[in-house]
Amino acid sequence: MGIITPSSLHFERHHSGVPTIDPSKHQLLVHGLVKHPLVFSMEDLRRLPSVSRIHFVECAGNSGREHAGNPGETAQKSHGLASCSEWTGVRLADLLRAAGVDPAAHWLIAEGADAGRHSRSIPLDKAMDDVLVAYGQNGEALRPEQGYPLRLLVPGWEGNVNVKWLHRIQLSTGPAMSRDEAASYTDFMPDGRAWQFSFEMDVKSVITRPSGGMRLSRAGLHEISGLAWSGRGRVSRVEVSCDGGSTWQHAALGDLVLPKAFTRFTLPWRWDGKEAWILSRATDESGDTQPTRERIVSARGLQSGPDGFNHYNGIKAWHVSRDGVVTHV
Ligand SMILES: Nc1nc2c(c(=O)[nH]1)N[C@H]1C(S)=C(S)[C@@H](COP(=O)(O)O)O[C@H]1N2
Ligand SMILES: [Mo]
Repeated sequence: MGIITPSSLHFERHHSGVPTIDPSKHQLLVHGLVKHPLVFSMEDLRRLPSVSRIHFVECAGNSGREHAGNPGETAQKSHGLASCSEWTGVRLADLLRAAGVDPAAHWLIAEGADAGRHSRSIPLDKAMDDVLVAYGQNGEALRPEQGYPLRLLVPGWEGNVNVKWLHRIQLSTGPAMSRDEAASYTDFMPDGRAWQFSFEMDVKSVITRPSGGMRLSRAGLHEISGLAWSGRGRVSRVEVSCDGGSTWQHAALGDLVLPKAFTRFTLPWRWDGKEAWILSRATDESGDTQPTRERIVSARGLQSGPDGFNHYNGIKAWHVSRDGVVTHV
């Protein structure tokens, strides 16, 4: 319900387990192409000016099963690798300014303190724009699974660059070509080449009620409700179809329409007890609209990368049978 994912239900993705970190010993090192390398303790960070922002985190592989033609039976299984929280922390730009950015620096490498030393390269422009070094989530400390005591929050960009258990930031002239941006998290094209550094998450939506696994108890009024989001800014419009895409209606957007955050949409629907196909199609303020699966497959093919299909944002449909049972299609 609403747009905030309870912290206990925030999805988790970790490549080498959840480390146990003593916050009193945890440090963040900022070094490389800076004038003064700095080390921050958690206490140092908490003394600095803080900001709280509502943003989604979405794994690049979220809804990839739809691309593969093997959709998950429920909204959780098809679109569950996305969550939205209120994050609290300091602006990365403040830490970088304190260290003094060398004009030769154009990228940074962020590294986690987990066993695999998860690391991703991020262009300096983004780092100076809206990236947070977060220690809070929904009014409490980050959960261990979300990176306690410290994570990078990179608004609108694929989950993988939101480095958890953050302990090191190194400024550099170019990207590091780490394992997670070279061997993985690239998007395969039909000609065998791959997109690299496809950071932004495109506009997407999913109807959460009614959705797969639910059953409409009777004909009559049912509010259709769902979530829409975009890594490129605000959601500007969501259309809903109850007839398999022949006709579309504008859904109402919730009171809070924030950039790079979940937006709730709703539409009252009178179910006549007949078979129905319900779909949602979101558009963001950059003008992008969700494509059909057919369009994505014709542009990108059906060749998955080493970690499945990434950056799929096709229109999602649910089927309602005469007895009210909702299933994936
Ligand atoms: N240190 C570290 N950071 C990480 C990962 C990891 O394995 N180690 N996984 C990444 C991936 S693939 C995703 S999708 C997001 C998920 O964030 P969450 O678990 O808080 O939802 O964290 C990213 N940050
Ligand atoms: Mo991910």
